[in-house]
Amino acid sequence: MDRSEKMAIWFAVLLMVSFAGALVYAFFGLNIRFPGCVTDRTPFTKGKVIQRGVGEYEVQYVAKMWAFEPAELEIPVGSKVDIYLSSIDVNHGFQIKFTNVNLMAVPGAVNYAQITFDKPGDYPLVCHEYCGAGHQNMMGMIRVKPRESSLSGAVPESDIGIEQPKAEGQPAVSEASMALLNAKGCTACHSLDGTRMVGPSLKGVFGREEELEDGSKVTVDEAYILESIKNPMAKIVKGYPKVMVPMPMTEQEIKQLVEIVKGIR
Ligand code: HEC
Ligand SMILES: [Cu+2]
Repeated sequence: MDRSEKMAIWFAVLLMVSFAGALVYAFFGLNIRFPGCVTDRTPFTKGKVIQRGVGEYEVQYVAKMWAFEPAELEIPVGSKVDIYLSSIDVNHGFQIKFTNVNLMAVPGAVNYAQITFDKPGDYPLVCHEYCGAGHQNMMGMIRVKPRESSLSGAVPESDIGIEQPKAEGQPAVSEASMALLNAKGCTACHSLDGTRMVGPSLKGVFGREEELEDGSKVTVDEAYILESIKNPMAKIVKGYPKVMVPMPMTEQEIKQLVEIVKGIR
């Protein structure tokens, strides 16, 4: 055999050994587990957080147009999280920034990954699979709190990401209201601070005079807000796309939303 041929063979062997070594290192050294498809779980339609023990969580994430449920998760640093993921409508992506968790949310199936959060910080969740008009706003957040704060609460509030001072002009909606708006996907298309997104901002919408697609004008009152939520196609605001669809909601939730929208000044 020619010398150069021998060298090429040895070089190839060396490469293969180093690739295999990298896999073994990733598994044992970096503790990286490969995402899997869990077939023994029944697909779920509601997001859920279950604390299994100290620093051990199971989170059932639901992806939907255009939000994740739970939209926000707060856990102490060091937590080991089992993530189960499903979708209730179309395929979505699910990536946790700054980590190697990257899954597909597939309707009718449940995917799984496990991750341990070793560093405190905010880890955004993003959907990286185009899923419709609100796709670019489909985000969530995992807040990993430093240990001190979970033990003593001694860390200034602004450090743990709760109740951060609101930027000026931000409306004062309570956390519960915000959670409902997030859970129902409203915030994927509506801002609360006057910014135009897919839909008109909900800031100061109550009492506003709105021009509709057909040129007529309406003053936004309770009945109009109720109709906008229950039957969004009935009246279309001029200059906006017909993309808002009714979300599955209880009468109670609809009532709450009307009150919340009324209060966004
Ligand atoms: C897919 C994006 C999308 C989602 C999600 C969405 N909306 Fe809308 N919404 C729109 C668009 C676009 C309009 C304007 C066109 C129209 O009237 O349908 C609108 C209009 C409205 C209006 C009338 C606003 C005005 O200026 O007259 C209200 C109120 C409203 N939405 C509330 C909500 C609430 C509450 C939710 C959550 C349950 C929600 N929307 C979810 C896109 C969306
Ligand atoms: Cu999506």
